[in-house]
Amino acid sequence: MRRRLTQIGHPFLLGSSLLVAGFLYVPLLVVMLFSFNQSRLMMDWQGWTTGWYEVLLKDSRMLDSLANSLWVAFWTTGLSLLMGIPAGVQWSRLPDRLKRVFEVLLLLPLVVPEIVLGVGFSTLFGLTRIRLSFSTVIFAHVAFSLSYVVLMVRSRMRRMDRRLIDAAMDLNASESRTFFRIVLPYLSPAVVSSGLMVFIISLDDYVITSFVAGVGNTTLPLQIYSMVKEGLTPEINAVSTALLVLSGLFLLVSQVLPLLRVSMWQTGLVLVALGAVTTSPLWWQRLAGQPPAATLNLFIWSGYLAPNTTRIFEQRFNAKVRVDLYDSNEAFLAKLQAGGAGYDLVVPSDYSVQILRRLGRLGEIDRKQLPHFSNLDETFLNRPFDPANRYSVPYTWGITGIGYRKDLVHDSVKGWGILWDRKYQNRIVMLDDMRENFGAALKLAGFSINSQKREEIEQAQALLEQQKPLVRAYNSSNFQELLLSGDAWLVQGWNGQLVKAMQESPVVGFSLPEEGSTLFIDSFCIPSDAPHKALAHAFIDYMLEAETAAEIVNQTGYAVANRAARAYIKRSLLTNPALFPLPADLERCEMLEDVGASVLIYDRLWTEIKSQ
Ligand code: SPD
Repeated sequence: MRRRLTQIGHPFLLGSSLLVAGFLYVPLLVVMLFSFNQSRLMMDWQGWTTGWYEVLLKDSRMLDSLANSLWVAFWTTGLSLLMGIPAGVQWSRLPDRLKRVFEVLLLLPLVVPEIVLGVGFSTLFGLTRIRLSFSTVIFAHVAFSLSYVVLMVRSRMRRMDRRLIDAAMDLNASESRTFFRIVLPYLSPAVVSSGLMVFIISLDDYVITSFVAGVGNTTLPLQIYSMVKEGLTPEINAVSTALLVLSGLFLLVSQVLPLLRVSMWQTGLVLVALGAVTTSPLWWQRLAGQPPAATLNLFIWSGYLAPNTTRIFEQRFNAKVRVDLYDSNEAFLAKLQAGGAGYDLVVPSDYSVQILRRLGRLGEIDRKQLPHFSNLDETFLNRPFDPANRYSVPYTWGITGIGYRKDLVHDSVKGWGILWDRKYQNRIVMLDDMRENFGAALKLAGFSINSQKREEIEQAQALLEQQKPLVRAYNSSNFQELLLSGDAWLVQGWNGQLVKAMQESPVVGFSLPEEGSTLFIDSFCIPSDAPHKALAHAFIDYMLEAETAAEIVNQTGYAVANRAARAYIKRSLLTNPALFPLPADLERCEMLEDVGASVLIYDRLWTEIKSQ
């Protein structure tokens, strides 16, 4: 017998349900499956292991960030319920017209893009000079979670039989007694569901948290994203699976608990037990640990430290180094411009130093605390972005060029034009960096990378728009891996990471485009409001020691601005022209500069390109 379209089991219904399930669950299943993959490489299945979960359990950065997430989610849930329940009750009693207005106002935080809320909070805290901390994270989380509580409480309250309240009052119960003995127990399903919902949302939030978290407030999603910048490993899949299971568990409880006919107090007990079970091991671990004498909060480009750099410093100075990573100057400036981020030491590129100086965000460097300053190569001192190096100490330097697969690209890679060649459609990767993309297009058109002329910038934008259909990805973090895996054949990239790829495989080549490119100098700077300035100076001086600096080059592939380090750098690196270009090649390069108000043109045109 043929089934009707509305009947369960109809092939069309079955097919579309499977499709929906596929969309929803395949990515999650892939994450779970690959968390058991033996291989370090994400896309290369080499058999089963639970080893990545063992790595995860020993990873103190992960455990710390999990504890931070649970702490934030715990307080966010408590405060949201405390404020949201009375508001929801009150709101259900408003006249209809007012209710509509409130409905729109309450739905607004749910529909406004998170990035807008993030920028809003960051501006607010910047203006009021509130230092970013756990409190600012919790404040922001409560602000976007409250709507859930109010909406759920209100809709439950609307279905309440008012006669129950009247009866209680008739029996002489006071208002508060009626609320706690009649209203609140009736509302408990909504309270539980909304509370758990808020807990999960707070636990999972990345965008807003990234704007309002100060140092040491790294939550699990921030930590995962920070690790992704250093390259994807199955440990990221393992932690994502753990987060998935945790969120799923809370969601399940939020749905099942209201169906069971349990009292509000039993419900409360279950919730507190759940909270205690999930948080207690981490709190005990924290309480038991000896806090080190001082903590250096370092904000640095991903891939700019050798594996042992911070550990050696920590042992020598009895300090802890807390590292946060970024992979674009724009992301860096978004965090630093408003002030109050709480970092002791940051590593901006040339033009970002200029911008932070202009905004008065940098403190003066005290040379007396840097006995190893003389190790620096004068070539990198007294540059226009900081003429007397009053605010910056050069750390690394390099050039932007084109990395390519010698075995797959048979044209000669001479200039930027090859990144516009249709033949390589979907095999091109560009940096996810506004100034670098415009830099390449401006050079291709024969202009300066620092152009402030609207027509020239617009011409560059036209070129980037024309190129976009050929671009497989915009990536500033692990573009060299895409080249190694063969996903990309041509990448715009910074030389250090490409030099590393060249060491790993002979099929990787590097070219400095003939039209010219960017020369960058990334420097240590101490924010004017840094809490631990002496420790920041100590770290800079340690990084200026010849052996420490050389280890950075040998391990990261990036060159340091340190003459004394040359004696300890591997010969194969010293003689690699991709890392130490010839003077004639360097002459073709320009340094990026602060373009002042013209940055608004760049910003607008870049947003147009990325959003198309
Ligand atoms: N992964 C670290 C890359 C740092 C490169 N320096 C940035 C230069 C931006 N113009």
